[in-house]
Amino acid sequence: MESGSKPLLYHSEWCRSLRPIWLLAELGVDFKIKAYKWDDLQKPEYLSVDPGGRVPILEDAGIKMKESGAITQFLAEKYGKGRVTLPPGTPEHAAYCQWFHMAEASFMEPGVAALFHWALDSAKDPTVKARALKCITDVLQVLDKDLAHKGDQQYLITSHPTAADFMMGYPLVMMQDLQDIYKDVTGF
Ligand SMILES: N[C@@H](CCC(=O)N[C@@H](CS)C(=O)NCC(=O)O)C(=O)O
Repeated sequence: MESGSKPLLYHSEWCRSLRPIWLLAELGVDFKIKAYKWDDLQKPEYLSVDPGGRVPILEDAGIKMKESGAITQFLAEKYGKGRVTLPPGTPEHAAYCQWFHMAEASFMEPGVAALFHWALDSAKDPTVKARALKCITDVLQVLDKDLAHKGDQQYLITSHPTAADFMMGYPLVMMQDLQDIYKDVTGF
């Protein structure tokens, strides 16, 4: 393990490692990034960091951990001093927990599946493509409905960003990118 006094994040471009990076940048925490090209994640150097060849990995003061959500939660609680979390047991905290976990559990799956169909050419099959589009649209509608009640509020839960915004930001950036491929994802 390399970590010194600053948190160290292992990262690859446009990966889920953006979640804890956005969070630490928002908090103004001094941290280090070790960036790898996507293809290098399966090479021995990186496999010695994570045998699964995945990012993000966090090293911080003798701790090493994986999973972007777990890392984001850990960093938000350790460094946030309440700025990006919400008081437990409140309605805002319930919304925070919901969006924090939906980001990986519900929003990533349809985006990743659509990318696989596109990469494997199976998206050319109209039934497969329609199904992929429906799955993306279904989750986006949940978000759209929630945001409809928020007026001009820029963030999901309160007037300031919480860790849940950084979690949800990633699948939304990814789905925005997908629009080049799935042009029928419109209206959001
Ligand atoms: N659920 C994990 C997923 C980790 C993951 O699959 N990361 C992708 C990048 S976003 C990766 O490292 N992929 C490398 C590969 O598939 O070779 C998390 O949230 O950290």
